[in-house]
Amino acid sequence: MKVKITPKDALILVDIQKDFLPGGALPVPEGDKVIEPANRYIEIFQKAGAPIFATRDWHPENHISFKENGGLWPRHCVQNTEGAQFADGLKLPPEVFIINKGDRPEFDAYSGFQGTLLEDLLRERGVKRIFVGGLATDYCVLNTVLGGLNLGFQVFWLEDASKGISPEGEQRAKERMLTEGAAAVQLKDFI
Ligand code: VGL
Ligand code: ZN
Repeated sequence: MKVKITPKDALILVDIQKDFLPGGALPVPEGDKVIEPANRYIEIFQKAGAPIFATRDWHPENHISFKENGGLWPRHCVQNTEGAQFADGLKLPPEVFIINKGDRPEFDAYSGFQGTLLEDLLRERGVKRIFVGGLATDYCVLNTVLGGLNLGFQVFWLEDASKGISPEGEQRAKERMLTEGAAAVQLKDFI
């Protein structure tokens, strides 16, 4: 596939945060491997004058998704803690739009569209195609891709800038995204 980015396209980097990297509170195996490709995508979109969004998991201490509060996950990405910071080495440009999600105690949000202004920001800019990568493929990337498809965006999954929590989860997520109408692309597809 050959893809040329225009200002009507948008890059959405999902949850590339310290807690999702090896050594973090909810580590994605090889999660750090997405940083380099993400930086290359940032350059491509910046050069094309296309908007760049970075979502971050941004939970209050009493968040429902934490085990101690009856949820599934170890405590992670607590607002204003080091673990919630974007990964060191991720070169977000000054004009990046930061999208906080999962920031209310009673709701979790795997999709960057859930409870955020992401859709409005995209529509205001006339964006039709979104390019989504980050962590983790089998949770927040998957749900952001599906959310985008549901809202009528053309969605491209950045395969080489995403990593999953489990290999099976990653495989299932990939199949689901493609069945629902997303396209998988890699850096080599960009001209
Ligand atoms: C995520 C589990 C819990 C993710 C966030 O970003 O994929 N996964 N919170
Ligand atoms: Zn979370």
